[in-house]
Amino acid sequence: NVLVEDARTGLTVETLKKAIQNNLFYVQGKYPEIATRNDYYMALAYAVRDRILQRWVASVKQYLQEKHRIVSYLSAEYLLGPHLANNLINLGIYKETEQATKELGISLDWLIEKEVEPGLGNGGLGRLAACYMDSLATLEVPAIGYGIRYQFGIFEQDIRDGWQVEDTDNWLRRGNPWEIARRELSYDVKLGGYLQHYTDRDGKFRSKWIPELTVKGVAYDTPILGYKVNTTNTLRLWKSEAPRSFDFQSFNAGDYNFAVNQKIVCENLSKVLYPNDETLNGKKLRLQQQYFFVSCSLQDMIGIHLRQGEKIEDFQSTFSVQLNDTHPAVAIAEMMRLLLDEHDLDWSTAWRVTSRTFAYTNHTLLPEALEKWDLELFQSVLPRHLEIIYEINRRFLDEVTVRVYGDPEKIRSLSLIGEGPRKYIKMANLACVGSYAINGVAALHTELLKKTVLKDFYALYPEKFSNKTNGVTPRRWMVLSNPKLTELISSKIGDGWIKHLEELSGLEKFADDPDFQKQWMDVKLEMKKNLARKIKNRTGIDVNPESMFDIQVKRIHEYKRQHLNILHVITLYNRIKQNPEIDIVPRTFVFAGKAAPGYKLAKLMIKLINSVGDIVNNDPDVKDRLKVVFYPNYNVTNAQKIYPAADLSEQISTAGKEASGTGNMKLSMNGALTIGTLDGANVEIRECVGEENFFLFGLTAEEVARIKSEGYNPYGYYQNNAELKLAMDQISSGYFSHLDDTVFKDLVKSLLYDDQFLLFADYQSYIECQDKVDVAYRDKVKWAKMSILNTARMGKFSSDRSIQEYCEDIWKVKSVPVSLNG
Ligand code: 26W
Repeated sequence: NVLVEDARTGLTVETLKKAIQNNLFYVQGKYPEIATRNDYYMALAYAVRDRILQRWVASVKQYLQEKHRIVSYLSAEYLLGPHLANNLINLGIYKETEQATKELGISLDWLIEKEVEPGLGNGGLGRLAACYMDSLATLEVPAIGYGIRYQFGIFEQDIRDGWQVEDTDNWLRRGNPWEIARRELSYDVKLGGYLQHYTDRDGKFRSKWIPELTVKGVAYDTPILGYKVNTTNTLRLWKSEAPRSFDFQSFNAGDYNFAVNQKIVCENLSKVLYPNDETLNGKKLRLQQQYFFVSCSLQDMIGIHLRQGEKIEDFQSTFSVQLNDTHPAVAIAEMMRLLLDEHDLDWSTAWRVTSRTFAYTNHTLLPEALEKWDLELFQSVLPRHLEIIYEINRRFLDEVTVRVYGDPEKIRSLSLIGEGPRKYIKMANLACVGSYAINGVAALHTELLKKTVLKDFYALYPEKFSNKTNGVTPRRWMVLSNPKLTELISSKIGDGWIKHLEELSGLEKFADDPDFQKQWMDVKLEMKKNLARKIKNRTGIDVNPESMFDIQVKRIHEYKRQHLNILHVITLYNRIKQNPEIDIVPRTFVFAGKAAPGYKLAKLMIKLINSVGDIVNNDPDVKDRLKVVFYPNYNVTNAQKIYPAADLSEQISTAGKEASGTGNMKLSMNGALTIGTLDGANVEIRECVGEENFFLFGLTAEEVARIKSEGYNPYGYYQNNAELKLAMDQISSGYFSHLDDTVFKDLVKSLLYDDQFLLFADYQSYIECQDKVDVAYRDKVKWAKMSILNTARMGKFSSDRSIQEYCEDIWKVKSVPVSLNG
């Protein structure tokens, strides 16, 4: 049993103060007069961690007491964002800590801003994993997240002369108080080498894998505390190291250079996150990374299962393993290898266990994002797994040939191996064959999956498919990032909505209340002033907080169409130039997002945004009615400052391309109205908030497909639309680039003659819709009402709802409340 008010567990202002002072002395070795801001940050972080540890230990105990099925989430990315403030909120001690630090003469905000966020993900998929970990803990579901402890996360973006410049993200530089290194918890992972085939004593044909290299994975655990519950789950990230034994062997053989070199090779595996999203580059190191974390995780799970006294063939009764896209899909082959080669099961038993263990979430329909591995490359890293995949494929195709009446086209599409100039492994096919459940991340996306990319699998196994519309955690994306709005909402409907987001509907009855509208818009204005200050600091640009904040923040990608947004900016600018007295609503366009370092056109889109900004922001004719801001280094920390300030949320991807989107949800929850296409979760958001509270434009996914199949001619649209033509001519002639007509050549060419993402086909519809936004914004009362109704009707998009659905339909797990003195 735990003392209620000791310095490591107490939650009062007094004990918190004492804990911070204690840690300053005993952990940082400092006294107040010489302590730095980082010393205080660390002292507070350890004080918070102590309180979480108490709950963490209690959770582990609880889980081991009786048998519960545990959710295991396998993800190559976790985009967590800063921990400190989130943990204070979930512990329910934000106010107390604010008071405690104040009494020590320091500001809590100042410490919170000191934290360097762990950017261990690219974008949507990584952030979703983080929201899901929060919801699993909040719903008191036993869960463990597995991933990679990248030494360098997503690069830091700087803008120089309008161009993106990348810098390394050395997030561990000042240490990480939120993790515990479990040196004793480590596994060996084999890589490369060759197979030896032999027949064993029982006459069984066997493959022995003689690896070229063995690396060691060491567990680093981070506690994930739920909101106002004791449940604290584990995020277990693997760091790669050289096994000790290896050094010795080579060293004794006198090959010092070789030993040192091998050590570097081993450590490289968890060195850096690949910064591509939605395009694969087929690098060997990425496959090694994927296999490394998957193998460590499965060995760990099997260990946990067996230590509970269970039989290996009952593995699926202890764990349900979710594959976050195909990045960890090699787990299916690895599970088979572990069961066959290390645990001596026969094929059919091993396959029964495996195919009842895994479930697969698809996050993209873009063909260039579907993972394929060159067969020879795959073999050079995982020779035994290739053999296993061949056998899975042989048995699978044997079984399906009958069912598809030997249709060679179907068989080719279902096969795990692709043929061509070079053979390759199709990871999505492996995931589909080896999983008992397959899901998309929004209703439209799941329908498209069933009709296109996974069509043949849907025909074979319709019962495996379901939709699980994404969601986001209201704790981080409302309570933490928008405390003023949180307070206002709670003053009207209480604070139950934080855990039960549907309760936001209680706000509907205040949507017409003038006092409430005023308070609502006052909060918005205050958040806009905050962001304006940040923008000024970071970019030097003055923006008017009374102007409409029109915001597009997300990875930079052609399919997301930031350049369509910029075409609108140019169009408004030209209207002003042609008629300087024109009456338009002042707007501040905020863009933010990173481009994959190797993605030339995306980088050019950033340059274009900045070049247009330079002209528009400084033209006296504009009279400050338009401002274009590119806010550098978009990450979780910056997102938290941006969402609350948005009036308008740009969700303008080509219909059928954005699997779901989750930023769309965060913006709408914070009272932004959406201008968007019928794509991803936009469809469902519009259904919920009401079509009169959503600015819809553009082609539907079906229309896009039809136009493409009929032969799309962007040049025709360009010739026939005067405003579009003018904007394009200006870009190409160097109007925005000091008359340099070479800078944007590639971008202009790709639009005029190819325009894969149908910007030109959607241009007119977009502009007309933006004109409606302009009109709507002038009616302050109506806008306030629409804004309130957006928030009020977003209940569905809590990640708690998503996780509940996964628990009931896929994982079949229930909550296990944790008590502190059990
Ligand atoms: C092989 C390279 C690569 C890397 C990352 C391909 C694909 C990815 C991810 C699947 C990209 C991603 O983050 N997808 C996003 O997932 C979100 C969460 O489900 C969705 O909301 C977004 O629409 C989808 O783009």
